[in-house]
Amino acid sequence: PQPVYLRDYRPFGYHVDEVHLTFRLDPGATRVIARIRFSPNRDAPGPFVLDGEGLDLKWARIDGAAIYPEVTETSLTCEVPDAPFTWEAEVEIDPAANTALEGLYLSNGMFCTQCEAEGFRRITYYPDRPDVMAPFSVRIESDLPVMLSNGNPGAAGEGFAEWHDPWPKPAYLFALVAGDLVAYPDRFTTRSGRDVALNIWVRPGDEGKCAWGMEALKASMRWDEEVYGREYDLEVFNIVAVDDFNMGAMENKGLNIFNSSCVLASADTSTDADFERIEAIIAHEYFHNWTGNRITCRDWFQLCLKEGLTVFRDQQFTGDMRSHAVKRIDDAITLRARQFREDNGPLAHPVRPESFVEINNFYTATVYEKGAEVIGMLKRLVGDAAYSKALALYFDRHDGQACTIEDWLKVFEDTTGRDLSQFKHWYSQAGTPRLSVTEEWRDGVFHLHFEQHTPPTPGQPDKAPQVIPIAVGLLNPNGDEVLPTRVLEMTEAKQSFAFEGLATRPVASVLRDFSAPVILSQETDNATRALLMAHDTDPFNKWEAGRAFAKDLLCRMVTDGAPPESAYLDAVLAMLRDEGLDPAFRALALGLPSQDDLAQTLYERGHTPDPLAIHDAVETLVQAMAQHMQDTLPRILADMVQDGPFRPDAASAGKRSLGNAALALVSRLDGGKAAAAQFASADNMTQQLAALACLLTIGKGDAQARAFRDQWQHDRLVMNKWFGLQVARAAPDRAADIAEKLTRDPDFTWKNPNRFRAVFGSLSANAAGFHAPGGKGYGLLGDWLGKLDAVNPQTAARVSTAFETWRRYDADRQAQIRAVLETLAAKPDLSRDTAEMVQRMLE
Ligand code: DPP
Ligand code: ZN
Repeated sequence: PQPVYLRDYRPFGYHVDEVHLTFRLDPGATRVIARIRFSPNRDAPGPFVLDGEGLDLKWARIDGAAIYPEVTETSLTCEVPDAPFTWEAEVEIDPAANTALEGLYLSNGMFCTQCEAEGFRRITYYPDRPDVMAPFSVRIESDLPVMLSNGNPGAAGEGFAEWHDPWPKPAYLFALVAGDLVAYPDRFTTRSGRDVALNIWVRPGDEGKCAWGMEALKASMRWDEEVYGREYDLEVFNIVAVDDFNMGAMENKGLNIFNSSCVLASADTSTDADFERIEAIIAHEYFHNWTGNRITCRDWFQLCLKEGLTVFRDQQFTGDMRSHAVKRIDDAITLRARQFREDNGPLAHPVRPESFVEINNFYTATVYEKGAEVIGMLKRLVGDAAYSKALALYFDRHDGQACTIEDWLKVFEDTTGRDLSQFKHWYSQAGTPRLSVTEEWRDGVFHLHFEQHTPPTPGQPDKAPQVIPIAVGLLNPNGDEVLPTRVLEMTEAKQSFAFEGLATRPVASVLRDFSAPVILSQETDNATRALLMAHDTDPFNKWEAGRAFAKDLLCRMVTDGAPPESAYLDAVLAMLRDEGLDPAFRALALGLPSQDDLAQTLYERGHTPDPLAIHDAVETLVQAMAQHMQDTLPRILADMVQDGPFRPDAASAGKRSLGNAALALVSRLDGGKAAAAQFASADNMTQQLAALACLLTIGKGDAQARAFRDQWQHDRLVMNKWFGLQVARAAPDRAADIAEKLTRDPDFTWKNPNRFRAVFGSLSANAAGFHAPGGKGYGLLGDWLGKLDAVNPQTAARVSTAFETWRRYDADRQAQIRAVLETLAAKPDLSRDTAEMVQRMLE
């Protein structure tokens, strides 16, 4: 298949004035009757070509007269009048046979849809592109008790329900749900006093898992009013939980559809991390109502316009609801684990890509998370007040439009008078900038000398310097702050900044709050790191000093056989003991860089990373931490115990997170006694799962894993945890075997994306296990990707990113992975999705 290019964008030759759809639902033979008003686009005349895939056209009419269009596998063409006209067509589709989970499909007997990015064309013939926006009216006919679509409810009666969405929208935001569902209802009054009916629709039996999502929804609605001045705009807001879903959730206008794992929550079945993620995803999808739906994307190259901004907004929301410091650290950890990894391998692409074969392959960490970082940098550069003004102008100027990154940047230029042409490189240049800094103390003046460099990425050998906001603070050698945070604006390849009026040579805290998504290298020593860990007023850099220290130490342990250094152990212990610090922060301070991150760092330092050596170094360091902290750990465990019923709030969760970080270390010393006790007495999933994880990590826990299964066999979401954890926590030489054994389990319902990811996402996340000698993990994943690709290309393509780092490794591993990728590539019926991914990885 040919790539599509951003530069080839042309508007559609027709406007859609209104859309009327009738669905006669039937699992194997659903009829969709469309009646659509088109009018010629006088500004951009063009041919009348509609998208359509897998549709069985029964008849078509224009202005009431039968026509016989030319139909291909992917399109429909016909002659049309040079004036407004009514298009009518009836197609038959087969939701029951739709395993790709794009378009209209069935999940546990319930009809549901997923149309982003290009699923609507599997429902009816239509200009399936985001710049064609229209109001939709929908009539659903079936004998199912609940029938939902976008917008406000209209007439309903025996066997039918009608919906009308007054807000013009692109087809990717269309949604339909019908099934045997029950509602968890609530209401919300907007700040202008409009009453909105809220519902979370679930399968009978799941009503008890909706309260948290509902609270998150109301909090999101309030927050968007208060912080962005955005009010909800329909009479109802419906959320539906679906078990079989490729993504996390989908922001369809007025009818959000969620992967059940991203909305259902209860203390018994969900961990603190689940609660936080659910809150954030509910917020994310709700925030799309303005950033995505009211203002949408002109074309799919602009995906970051809605996703980067909406991720940024959900990150702000979580910070406001919980802790800004902890959220920033969590986001940096995720960015490094997923986006830096992507940005430094064969799948690197700009935040706004310029070509693609399959758009589903570009719902990536780069578009989402780096896209959000770019907005954070913009805000830091212009300041909070100008950011608010620019956003108000954006909503005002572009409401109801399908926009581009140029439109977005223009509101900032118009608000601030800044020229953002250099800043725009953040949208067009792939790759993670390397920022290095050296310090100089000369004649009582302190200098920071910066250099930036972005390595080549596929198709982009040379990079221009970027605008990098570098937040810097200075401490004196006693640890007192002598210069509060100031944002330096770097625009050159090399640039120096001078600081005068200092009594002594200061200690620099650079890139505070992770002010840019770059890889920083800074010459420093253990004493300076320990000083920053103890005294930095910037919580991110306080944490980062420890993280950078651990990374260097682990690299030296791998390459030189260095022992765990007591300077590191002492500094972390001091943080652990500091009761002035938030427990959630102290838990993060006990964490170590991921093994994948260490592999990349070693690779960049000129070594061929050995995943087993990295694993061993981490094990050694963790063991040393446990021993070094053994007097403190029992007290932490005791202090973090909470009485009373489980509460999912940030403070309670932070205590559990510190307690469980301590438990992991204690398990190294007591052979799992404390963890087994916690497992036995746990009355919530956070404590139960953490205890099981501790046991599996030290090679124990077989009995507990069996008990866990017996207890949770009936709960599909908890069973995903059961599948995932055993693989994630397996010793390197056992991970692939355990994964393989789990694929033979009768509950391995692999066509369910959550279940497939539970096993194979966990296998690739277990770096030493996935890359264990012999290549068994590679072969196993390759076989299953081939199998999944035939039923669900989108998820297969996504999971194939497990291989994206393959060129870092030694010749044997490379040969094994190459063979797996080439076997996939040679499959005659490989999907466009997976074919594109495999080809990019092999190039
Ligand atoms: N549902 C996905 C998201 O919200 C795609 N829009 O990011
Ligand atoms: Zn989104």
